[in-house]
Amino acid sequence: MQDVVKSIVKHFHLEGTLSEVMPLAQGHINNTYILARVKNKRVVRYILQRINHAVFKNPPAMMANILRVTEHIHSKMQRIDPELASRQLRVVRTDNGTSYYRDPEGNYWRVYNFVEQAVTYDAVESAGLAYEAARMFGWFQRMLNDLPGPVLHETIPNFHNTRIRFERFQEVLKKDPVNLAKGARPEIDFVLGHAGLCDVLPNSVLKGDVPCRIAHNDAKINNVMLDEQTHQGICVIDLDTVMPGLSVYDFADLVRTAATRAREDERDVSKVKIEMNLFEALVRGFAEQTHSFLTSAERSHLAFAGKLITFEQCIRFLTDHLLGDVYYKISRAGHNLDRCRTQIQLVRSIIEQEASMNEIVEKVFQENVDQQ
Ligand code: GN1
Ligand code: MG
Repeated sequence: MQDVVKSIVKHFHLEGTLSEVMPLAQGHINNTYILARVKNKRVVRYILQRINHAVFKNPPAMMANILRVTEHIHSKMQRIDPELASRQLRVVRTDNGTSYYRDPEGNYWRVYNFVEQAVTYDAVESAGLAYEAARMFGWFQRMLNDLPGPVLHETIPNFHNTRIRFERFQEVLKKDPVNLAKGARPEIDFVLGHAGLCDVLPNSVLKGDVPCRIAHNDAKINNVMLDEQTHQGICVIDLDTVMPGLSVYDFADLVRTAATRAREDERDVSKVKIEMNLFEALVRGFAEQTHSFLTSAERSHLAFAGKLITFEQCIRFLTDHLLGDVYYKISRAGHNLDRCRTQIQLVRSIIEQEASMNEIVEKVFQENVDQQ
């Protein structure tokens, strides 16, 4: 791999000389490496990624989105907080000035600066962390609220179209290509029994109640970088799915990944539940940044969206399990089925507590309005 990486990185405009390449086992989709380079005895680090173009079919369009978004945030932050601006994620260009390099085999590669002295968490350890993660995704929405220019490219069409995800699941179930349906009956029945969730938000969008904005679309807890000392948010990463979308879906992915202490693949489902103190912390963080522009229809769908996106993820993991694990990276047999089970447990937990979740949302947003 070292040689491949060396032949790739020479096309990018990087400081110093390459001293080390470390694979980073994070994310279910792309391949990521940390590059360490030395310049005047100082180490400068970068992130190198090979874009999975089976998933992202149009890497140039995706990189055009990412470039616009990161440069907009950077220039806005330079006016607001230059220190934080210098710690934002930015695309490092190739020597030709492009935002990616295409190798002779047709693979697409990109380089980012490495955000130093920062940490990410795969699971929430405290309400403070939940608050900060939600504040950062709210901040991201606020930063992009005035992005000039044409609408962003749709990097994966119908990414959060739950109805289409459900229909695809039904097709796969019918074919049952690797004969795994019989071992996943309760999970299949759960999905079939909750299909009614799919159309609620799309209908509100059609009616014009819920606007389409710019969304991150993969707003998981581990996509927020925090300062390792202060634990204050620095930036949001993994911008591949930034595209037109619903604000509430970003909040929703936080509910899915940060309103519970359980990991996405926790095998002991008794540990998987929505904790109201974590949920309230999420609402506080998100509301702090977004209360001035979220519509009342968006606010009233925040908890619902949590249920929907968790359900959608459950469909996606189950579909991939039935296909024989072709999409998500797995590290054990049945990994996607385990992931699906945690999602089911979370949907159940949201259903049980949805009324109180809605009350919390109303209370917290009202407090923000009162403080104005
Ligand atoms: C994938 O690769 P990663 O972990 O950032 C997926 C998300 C899912 C997530 C589930 C492009 O994200 O949509 O929510 O796994 N990304 C894509 O953990 O499909
Ligand atoms: Mg992602």
